[in-house]
Amino acid sequence: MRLFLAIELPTALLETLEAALAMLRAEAPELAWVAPPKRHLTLRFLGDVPGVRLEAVVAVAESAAAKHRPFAMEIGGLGAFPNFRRARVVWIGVAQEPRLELLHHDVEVAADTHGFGIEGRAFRPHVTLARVRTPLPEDRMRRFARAARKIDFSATCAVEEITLFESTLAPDGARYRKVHAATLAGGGR
Ligand code: 2AM
Repeated sequence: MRLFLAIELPTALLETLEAALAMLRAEAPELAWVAPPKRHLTLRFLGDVPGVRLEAVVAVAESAAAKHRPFAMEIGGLGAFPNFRRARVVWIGVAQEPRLELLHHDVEVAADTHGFGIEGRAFRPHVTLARVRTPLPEDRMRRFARAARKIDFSATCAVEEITLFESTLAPDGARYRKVHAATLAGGGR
């Protein structure tokens, strides 16, 4: 099973975000835009995990979630990986939030404890909006970056659970199925 742990975003937020992106989408309709219901903040991508290890992944989510109580995070600010000029992924960011950093840290520790290892790369919390399969010509990319920087969207959202998703790859893009939700149960932190 191809699995990942993520934070889901509320439907209302996804809808207002989509409306705010209309002009930007029109600038580059040929990008692989992620459908709003498929947008989320990935905490940890686990990749292919044998079915028998599913319970261990659930335990990772549960043990990290148990250490935290719900908190708020702020979504806003468009960017690209590695940058707009060579963009592969266009995203909306998350304002620096110590509780999110700690939650991610605890997911990493739990993943290690359960034998999945530590991912070891910097956590750059983001919500992928579009993937760039074929680079745009330079002038169009410059225009796109300018339009992206003008998007005025920010929203606060409550983080109340860690969701375990199964991703199934298909020719028309990955499908995500919610496998488990671990509630931030209000533990020690
Ligand atoms: P992304 O949001 O930055 O694209 C499901 O594929 C989720 O896992 C995506 O949201 C994706 O992050 C994330 N992910 C992280 N590493 C990945 C990888 N090596 N392959 C596919 N998805 C990955």
